[in-house]
Amino acid sequence: MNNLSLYGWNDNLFRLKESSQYKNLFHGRVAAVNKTNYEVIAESGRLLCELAGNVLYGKSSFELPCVGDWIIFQPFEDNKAIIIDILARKHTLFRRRSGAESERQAIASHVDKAFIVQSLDANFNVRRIERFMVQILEENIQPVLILTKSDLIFNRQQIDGALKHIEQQIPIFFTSILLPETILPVHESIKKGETVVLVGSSGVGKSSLINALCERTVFSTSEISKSSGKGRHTSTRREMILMRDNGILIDTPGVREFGLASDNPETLAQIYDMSDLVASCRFENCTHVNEPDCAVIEAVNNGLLAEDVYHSYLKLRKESWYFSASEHEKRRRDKSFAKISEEAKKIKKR
Ligand SMILES: Nc1nc2c(ncn2[C@@H]2O[C@H](COP(=O)(O)OP(=O)(O)OP(=O)(O)O)[C@@H](O)[C@H]2O)c(=O)[nH]1
Ligand SMILES: [Mg+2]
Ligand SMILES: [Zn+2]
Repeated sequence: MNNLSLYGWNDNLFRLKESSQYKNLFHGRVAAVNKTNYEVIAESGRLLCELAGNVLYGKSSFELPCVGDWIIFQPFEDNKAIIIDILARKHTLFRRRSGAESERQAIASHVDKAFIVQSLDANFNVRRIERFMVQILEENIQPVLILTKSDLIFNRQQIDGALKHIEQQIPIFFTSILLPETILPVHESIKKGETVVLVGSSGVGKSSLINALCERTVFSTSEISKSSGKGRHTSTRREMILMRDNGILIDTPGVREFGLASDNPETLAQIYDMSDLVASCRFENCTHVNEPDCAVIEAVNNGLLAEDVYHSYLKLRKESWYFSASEHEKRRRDKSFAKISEEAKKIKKR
């Protein structure tokens, strides 16, 4: 028997379930997504589930169950069941599907915190941290920065300097799996029932950190150091794991690029600590590119805002605008296509 409150089940979710037409059936949480089925944690144990046709109908792939989703199921055999409803998602981490212009990919849902994991070697890259932060804050998930492999030689001053403009927005931990005293504060920062997703490049030590936090080997990690950056991915799927007496951790395979799937470019000003600046521009709709009396450009000229930070802001804003515009366009096209097929059906019937 599983106690689902340890897996994050709470009153809010209970109320969400009450609004489903299937509220009298069982619920569970998706722990892993395989090619043809879903692994679900239910009160009765771990189940292998398939999707009912009604759940599939009319949905884009990013709306199908992802790790962390709460679902309603109908059991049909020992340890087997059919998913017949998905509870409305909250705090979902998305990214842009690689190779796609405007398609989202859901990485994990019902997430409280996201650990942005980078190692203190060539992997450290503040521009990539900012990119993750945009996507994480957009869904009101709390970002946390985990800098791993602190047993290696690194330049602390340089790291601190690079993080200056975001340090107010994000708690930062330096960790090493070789130094238990660096793992403990991270362990203590995770509350019971809280869901944490770990994201970052391949080889930075996400699975190793999870093993350290769980004090046992939950996931396999790569044997040899991937300092060349070319190693194959060790983790191949997203997977949810319960800590012994804290929260829930979601491991993800490293991604080469994390494209923004952002609807709200305004989160950006918050991340870059620019909200006050933006508010004091002369024009309310200032784009901070070439307007007169732009407080942002002024801050760059006065050296109050670093130029690379300003450029990073413009770059991510552009990407976010582009995604949101092409997603709207896609929705519009899909809608008019649906309309045309409806019309065509009517004509056939006549
Ligand atoms: N020196 C040192 N090595 C570490 C540390 N944490 C992880 N490693 C090593 O880094 C390598 C990669 O670790 P993983 O945990 O597999 O990395 P990952 O982020 O899960 O990688 P993917 O699953 O491919 O995304 C392994 O060889 C680990 O032993 C650390 O704190 N210090
Ligand atoms: Mg891994
Ligand atoms: Zn401006």
